[in-house]
This record gives sequence, structure tokens and C-alpha cells, in this order.
Amino acid sequence: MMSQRNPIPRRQVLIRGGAAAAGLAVLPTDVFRGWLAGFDQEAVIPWVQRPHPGLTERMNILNWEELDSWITPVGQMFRVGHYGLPVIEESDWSLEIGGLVDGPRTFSLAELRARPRREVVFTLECSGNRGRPSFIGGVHNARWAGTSLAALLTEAGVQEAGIEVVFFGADEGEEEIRGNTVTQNFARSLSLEDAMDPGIILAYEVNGEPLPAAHGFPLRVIAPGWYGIANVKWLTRIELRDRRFMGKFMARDYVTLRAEERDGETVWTETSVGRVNINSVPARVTRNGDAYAIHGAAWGADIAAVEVRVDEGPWEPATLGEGLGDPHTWTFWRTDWDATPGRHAIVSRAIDADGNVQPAADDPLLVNKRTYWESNGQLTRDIVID
Ligand SMILES: Nc1nc2c(c(=O)[nH]1)N[C@H]1C(S)=C(S)[C@@H](COP(=O)(O)O)O[C@H]1N2
Ligand SMILES: [Mo]
Repeated sequence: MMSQRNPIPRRQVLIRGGAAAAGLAVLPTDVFRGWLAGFDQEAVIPWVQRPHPGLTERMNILNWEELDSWITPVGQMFRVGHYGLPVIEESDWSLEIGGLVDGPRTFSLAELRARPRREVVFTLECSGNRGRPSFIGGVHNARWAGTSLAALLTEAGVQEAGIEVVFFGADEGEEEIRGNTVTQNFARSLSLEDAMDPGIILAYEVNGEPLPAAHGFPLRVIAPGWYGIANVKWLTRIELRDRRFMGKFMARDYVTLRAEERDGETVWTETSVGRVNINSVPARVTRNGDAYAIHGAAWGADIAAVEVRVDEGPWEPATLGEGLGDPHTWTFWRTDWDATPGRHAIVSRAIDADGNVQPAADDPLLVNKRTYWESNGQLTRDIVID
């Protein structure tokens, strides 16, 4: 579905503007703390488009200009809860495994912690991220620790008919479904095949701390390669079923509606939001003396290259840094920029190991999409250089 990569044009030498230092807006957070080696006194130049204060307040979305560590500190992680925040006491909590298994059972948190420990760094992105212009910080990269889901399922003995693994959270809400008002727990599922991916863990720690309440205490699913919605927090029950699960967050919300053209005919498709898509953003522009640099992140695929374009200039390759080689974490990138005074538009595009290119904002794949989830188009951000 994505276009193939074009040859990278040769770098063009732009004519530098002088007096760049005059009137530079210096943010309080702009002391560069060693993101990529080389500079120790970089100032961040703010984007024209400011983060949405309401979203920052409500969801704690990432302010890209403040991003200075590859691992997102817990205090800077965005958070989502569709049914509010359930507060769970460890002593009242257990995890149940049931449905089509030979050995249904419950686990205390201590029993889960006693199992083999697995750690994974994972860039978790809300599938609604980038769906609205002000929502561009719904992503974090954290180190999660827990225990293997596949091992637990294998031990429970999944029966022949069990094809679907449903994860229930403790959070619940009232839903109106075809004239019925019912109280439901948050739930998402994976096919058994997907759930047996050895990379998926049931996590009880993030960045070395027990999960904070907002991020799923005491236990959550961490499914590298899947959008945030699949990473069920406040997990209480895992249930094996004999047919596809069609709960609200599988089949009513988090459904992507697209028009696809086939032989000149429009076919409307609806798919459940699931695996992540390739993405990148320009995170911040810095100045150190006369030297400007554009820094960003790319994720959602095995990132092989990132290219950056300023105004109507050529696409220029960025230098890839931390995270390179791990398809489940973001890869940081940077490129030097010969900035000239005035307003500039900066856009990035990520390219994966198979040569798939992050779609342009006007790619039919995105233009023909009617729902806001899975908006992974190239992001253009504006900046003014004095
Ligand atoms: N139980 C439960 N799990 C949930 C959700 C929820 O509302 N309830 N929201 C999901 C969504 S939409 C996202 S983007 C991620 C966000 O994870 P975070 O809050 O740890 O950043 O949690 C997912 N897991
Ligand atoms: Mo989400």
C-alpha cells in the first residue's frame, strides 16, 4: 500500500543567514542534557504550533520540545483511561485465567512476580495520536518488566476450540448497545496465534518501578508491535473463547473506516485498530551558537532511514541514533540545518527495512480514511528563525 523509496537527492548547500542569535526565544527547559553527544549548550527553538493545554492537562501528552531522554520518564508518560481510573489494592486483586483452558486458575501478584522475569523496551503509541492537529504527543518509550504471556497460556492448556484470547480490565462503564444499557469492563482481544508471540508480557513494572495506578497497577498487557489500545491495563481476567470477540474497543470504537479503490469502484472497509504503523515526527529544533539541528523520533516499524525536508527543499537523510535496530522502540534521529531567518516548514518521513515509506499527509491511504485513528502521515511543523 505504501510507495517505494526514491533515490535520495544530493544535499543542497543553503545560504546561511547571519544574526541568528538575536531575539532567540530561550525556553526554561532548553539546557540540552546530552541527547546525542557533541553539544552541551543547545537552546530549543519553539514550534509555532503549541501543545494543547487541555490535552497536556488531561492526558499528560508528551511535549516533544522537552524530550531529552530516550526512555520516557514515568512522569512524562501520556495516559488514557476510557472508563476513568480504577484504584486497586494489591491484596484485593488477582488474575484469573479461564474459559477454554484445561487448567483454569488464579494468580496473586506475588505468584506472577515469582515467575521468570522478562524486560522489554517498547514505544507505545495511542492509535488516536496524530488524529487531530493538537494531539501529537500520545506516545512513550518505556522499559517494562513482567512475565511471558505465552508461557502462562501454555501452562493453562488452551483447548482445541480456544482461538481467541480476551483480556479484561478492572475498569468498567455503561454502554448503550442497540437499545440495551449494560455495564461492561474494558476488554480487548488477540487471536491465540497473536497472543502466543513470545514478545508479549504481562507487566508489573515500568522503568524499574511498580506500575503507577494510571498505567495499569498492578498488571497490564504489554504487546510490542500493537497500538496502545491492545495493551490492556488493570488486567483481571484472561479468557479463552471459541470465536472472535467483538467488544466496543474491538468492533465499534477503534475501527478504521477507509475507502479503497478497486477497478474504479469504491469499496468501504472497516478494520479493527491493531498493529502499529510506521511513523515519525520532528521533535525539536536546537541552536548552538550558529549551528542549528533538527531532532526527531521514528517508530512503528524496523526503521532503516529517516529523511527531512525544509520548505520546498530536497529530502535530506538524517543520522539515526539511539534505538536503531529495535523495531519495537523509537529511533532517535538528527540532522544539521543551515537555517535562514524567517518562517520554515519542517517535515520528516520514516522508511522501513523493506523500503516502505511513511505516507505523505495527502496520500490516498490517509485522505480516504474517515476515522481519526491510525493517522501516521508525515507531520509538517512550522518554526520561525529570527
Ligand atoms: N483497562 C484499560 N486498558 C487500556 C485503556 C483503558 O481505557 N482501559 N486504554 C488503552 C489505550 S487507548 C491506550 S493508548 C493505552 C495507554 O497506556 P498508558 O495510559 O499507560 O499510556 O492504554 C490502553 N489500555
Ligand atoms: Mo489509545
